[in-house]
Amino acid sequence: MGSYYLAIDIGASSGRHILGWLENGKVRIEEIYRFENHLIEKNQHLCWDLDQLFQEVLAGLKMCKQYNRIPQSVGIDTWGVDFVLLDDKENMLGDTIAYRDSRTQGIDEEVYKIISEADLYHRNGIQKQIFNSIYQLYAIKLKQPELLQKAHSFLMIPEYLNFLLTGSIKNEYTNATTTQLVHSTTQDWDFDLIDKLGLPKQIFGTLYQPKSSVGQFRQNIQDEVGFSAEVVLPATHDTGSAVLAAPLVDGDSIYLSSGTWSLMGVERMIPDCTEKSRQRNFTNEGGYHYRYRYLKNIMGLWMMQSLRMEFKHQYKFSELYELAKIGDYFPSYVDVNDVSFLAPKSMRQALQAYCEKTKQEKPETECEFLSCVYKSLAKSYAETVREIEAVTGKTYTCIHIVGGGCQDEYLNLLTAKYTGKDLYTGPIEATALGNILAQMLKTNELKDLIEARECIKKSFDIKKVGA
Ligand code: ADP
Ligand code: LRH
Repeated sequence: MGSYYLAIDIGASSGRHILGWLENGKVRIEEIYRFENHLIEKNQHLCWDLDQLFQEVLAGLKMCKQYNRIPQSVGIDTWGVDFVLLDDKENMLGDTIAYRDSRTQGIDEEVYKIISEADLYHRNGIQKQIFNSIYQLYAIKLKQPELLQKAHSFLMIPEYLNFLLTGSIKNEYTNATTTQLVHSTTQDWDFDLIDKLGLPKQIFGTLYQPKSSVGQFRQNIQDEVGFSAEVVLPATHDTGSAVLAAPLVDGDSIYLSSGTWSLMGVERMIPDCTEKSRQRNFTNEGGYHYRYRYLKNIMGLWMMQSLRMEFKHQYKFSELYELAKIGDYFPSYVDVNDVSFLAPKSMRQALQAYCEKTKQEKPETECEFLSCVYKSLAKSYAETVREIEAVTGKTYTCIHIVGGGCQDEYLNLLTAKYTGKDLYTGPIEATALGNILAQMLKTNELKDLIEARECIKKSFDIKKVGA
């Protein structure tokens, strides 16, 4: 049996500590700890509760000690784009405002006064999302310039948690690409762009690749959790880790990383920063070993999470499928990527308003809300598949769905129906697995990415939908 490696994978809706090891050539995993994550309101902004998240990180590490499963290394990944600024005394500046907050409204236009939207895309190939770190940083520059004046370092969320564990600050490449400030050709910070925007260059540190070491736990952390381990960088952007572990063994598959967001695309060796690609709003996120994830962000299961919260009754997943099936007669579709669904006060009201605006029948019942969102998501997946095929000039035979959302049986059936492709689901914990694989690649327990993906394929039950 190989060493234990620990992935701490924190998504927008939940986090988990997953321990992984190699046994008879297969990856084995064990869930050690799981916790909730959600947005909080602070000073009129939507924020992340990072203090609470760090307490959860520690709580999971203590469980490793309690179960006597001491990992040789630990990797942290989280959602992309969000960050913290530290001053020269390593204190946090301001609140950790989350990407769904409205502070970036209109900031895109301010940025385009300095660099056009097209030029921006040609430099980095990153899909326009109003919440990308570039717009968040520019919002700070315009609204709270004193924070940037005092800033000494820029840390994405996993880097900040790593800093709390080790005292060491290291920026990581894959997550940095989600800022829209990394040049796609140099694969380094685009200091020319950073300069143009009047952002302080010195806060952006050297970019390290996955597999780099961050350091050992600080003494006070060792004392608190009862052991020491090396903190290692995985692809700290969760989507980067998820796609690393997606069982894509040939070039004929599309992946769909399905969680709070649905990230659908293909892996490519060369980024496509052309105008054609920009107009279709595809992104080229940096991946493990300088591969690119050519994909689209689709609003995803956030819409379901929001509906579930608003329903008075706490339905089981199987009941939600039944309700949606009953609502199948409901005729209206929404564009799931419409900005009104990003952070509405009420998802039900946002759906009704969208249908009203587009002169369609308004959903009224739980069956109708669910059916509308399920079918609109599946339709959006089908459109994305068609666009991927149009841009790449290639026909793909199947879709691999990974992440928590691959357990949604009804969505899987609809996705198969709307896309007409063969669908394979699993692993559910692909993100944590990708994180663990990077750690195994660091110690050479696994030779390379091809061997790592083969290993995932033989270790987990990858199911064909409808088979
Ligand atoms: P994230 O990492 O973005 O927080 P996850 O990958 O953990 O998201 O996926 C969470 C989503 O997966 C949930 O919001 C829910 O829609 C879906 N999900 C989780 N468990 C199940 C299940 N048993 N059946 C159907 N869907 C599920
Ligand atoms: C998925 C994800 C996605 C980003 C979004 C902010 O969790 O990292 O890749 O675009 O969160």
